[in-house]
Amino acid sequence: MADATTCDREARAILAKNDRGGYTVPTANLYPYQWNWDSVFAAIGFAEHDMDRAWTEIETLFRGQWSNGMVPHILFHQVDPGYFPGPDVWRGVGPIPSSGISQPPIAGTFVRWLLDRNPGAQPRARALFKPLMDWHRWFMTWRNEGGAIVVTHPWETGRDNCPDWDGPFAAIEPEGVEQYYRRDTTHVVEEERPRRYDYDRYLYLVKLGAECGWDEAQLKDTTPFRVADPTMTFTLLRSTRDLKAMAERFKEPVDEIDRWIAEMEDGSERLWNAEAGTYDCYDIRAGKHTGVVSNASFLSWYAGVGGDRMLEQFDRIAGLTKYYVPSTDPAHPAYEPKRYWRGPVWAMMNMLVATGLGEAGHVDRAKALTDNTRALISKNGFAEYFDPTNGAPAGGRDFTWTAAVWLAWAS
Ligand code: 9WN
Repeated sequence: MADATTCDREARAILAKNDRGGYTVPTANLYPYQWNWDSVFAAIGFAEHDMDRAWTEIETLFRGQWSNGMVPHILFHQVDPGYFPGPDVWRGVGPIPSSGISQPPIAGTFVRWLLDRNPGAQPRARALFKPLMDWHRWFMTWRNEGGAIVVTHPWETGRDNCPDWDGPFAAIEPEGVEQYYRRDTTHVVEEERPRRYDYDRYLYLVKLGAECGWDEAQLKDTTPFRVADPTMTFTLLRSTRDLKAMAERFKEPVDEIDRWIAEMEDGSERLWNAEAGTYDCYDIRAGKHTGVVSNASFLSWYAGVGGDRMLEQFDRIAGLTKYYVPSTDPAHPAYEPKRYWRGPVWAMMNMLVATGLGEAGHVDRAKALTDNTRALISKNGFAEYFDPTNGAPAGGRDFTWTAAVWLAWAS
């Protein structure tokens, strides 16, 4: 196990190594572009030693914002054949070549977080306020199903192949997807990545979006994949609360923000699966819950909803594996401890869960989760994700968000 000072040094070195000048890649080779929520985590890592660079990371992300307010999940600043699908497949319509979908909107929360630590940068936070409002308005206009926030692609949630998508995917026949060559499995062993079955459907959904020029009105009516998701709903609700705090500070109106908060508080109820006793996804097309307890289920505290509804599930799951929170409940038949979002532990999700737990007064649980994750990292390195049973590192290495949350916890 490496000591904390060595880990701090290594984490800073990873951020420096993944810095491409104004933005950070999640890890070299596997993900050679700027990803949305990865960048926000990168920013809080940089904040530990370089506030100016932290702000720049988020400012660069917003340079890719579309005219309809959407902030893409990938910005292709410089074409790199090491990643598939690239800009030619996505055919995004923004100012920088990009994907056509978004990602969990954590930026509002962490812009406020940066501002609290660096009040002198108020003009930079203020300049980001309107773009943030425009992005949130895009979600509330196009992705709002009774206050629950929906996605049109699993990649949008950041939880690409979690078992929540198994039901919606079974209803999709990926017709007309041209032959393609994955690059991810040239960088990472197949057992730790999504299956071909999933990739066929990912590409089918990209094709549908690209063919209509990412017209949200059209997609709303036609896409077979429209699923309300806890990652999106809870991170957007939380970020909206943080936008409100910033609006008050900047003396901006809050009426619209208040309406969004009320709508999403109601919408969160649509994600409550009383039968399974958990927050999960709700498949709008099929009209049913997905029935999976995932690490996203435990973001309810972070969103400030549900009181302690998830506490029993949390304590049960925390006791099942050496390292937690696994991305899928180990008691679920689809659990696979090494395969990406079907089991492994993700440090940055743990940071969000621990933040919520601490704010809700569960300080001991928040500390235990943070300590468990820090032990996992110091023993196994800054991997993309980890096997919950033994901590074995998996996916990409020298990973930006793992290094970033390490530093954010240290600062
Ligand atoms: C597709 C960059 C991203 C993360 C996601 C994670 C993974 C991409 C992929 O990597 O997704 O967006 O190609 O597998 O699932 O959460 O933002 O780290």
